[in-house]
Amino acid sequence: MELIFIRQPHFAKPGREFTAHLGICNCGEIGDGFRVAVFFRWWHLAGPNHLKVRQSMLVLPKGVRHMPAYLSRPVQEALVEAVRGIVQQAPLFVPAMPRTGKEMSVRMTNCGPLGWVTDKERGYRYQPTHPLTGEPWPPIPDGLLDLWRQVSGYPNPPQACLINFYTAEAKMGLHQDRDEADFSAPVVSVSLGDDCLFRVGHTTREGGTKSFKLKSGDVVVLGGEGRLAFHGVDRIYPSTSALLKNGGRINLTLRRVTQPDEGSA
Ligand SMILES: O=C(O)CCC(=O)C(=O)O
Repeated sequence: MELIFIRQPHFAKPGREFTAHLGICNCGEIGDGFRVAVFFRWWHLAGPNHLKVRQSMLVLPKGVRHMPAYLSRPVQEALVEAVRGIVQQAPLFVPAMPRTGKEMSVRMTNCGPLGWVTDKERGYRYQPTHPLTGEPWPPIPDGLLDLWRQVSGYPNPPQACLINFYTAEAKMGLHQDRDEADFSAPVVSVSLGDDCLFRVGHTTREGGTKSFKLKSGDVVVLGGEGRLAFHGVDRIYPSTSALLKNGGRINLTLRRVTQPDEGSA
């Protein structure tokens, strides 16, 4: 069980309102096998004999882990510096939907031996070179390889790190990450900069979705039964972080693309 934060508990005093937040993440399996992120909020509105307790619980689909504030501020700053270096070598490009050619609202680049790209003509795919410059992608920064070792539970390194940049208006529709050959490896996702509203569902479009905010430094892992969970970003909350000088949000997703015995590292 991992205790994430306890925020400012003010204990009950007769007639005075108080609030306490307690967040617990990764506290294991409950019910019929859901992992839970639990958030409690208590408040006292009337006198001492009228303590009202309210509790809300966010139950995430099995295999989906949300680790709030996993990365410290210095680590986040170092990652932003690393991303700046990557973007200088591998400029952001505009991804377009297969067939329709409709432009996505995020801007993308990659690092690692492979990068995820999409365009009207050839659709979703991984390739070893940048679609505009034709150059190989820059390497994945060591800090991200460390993170993968810490949270992925997968013995081989990631082969692709997709870098999405969101302006205040950008979003990402509900989708599955399924262009990889190896679903036994998780997708590890890092949020930097402004908060977003993240939505995650099940492995089909049925069964509903859960929404929660991702903040700078949060890590999400889609693994096991959650590896093919539908997910997306409904909105960005502008000016909620000072990490990026000009605002916006960066999302990094680490992916294993091929089976380890297919020849790559
Ligand atoms: O920005 C995010 O948090 C999610 C990104 C994502 O879903 C993807 O790159 O496939």
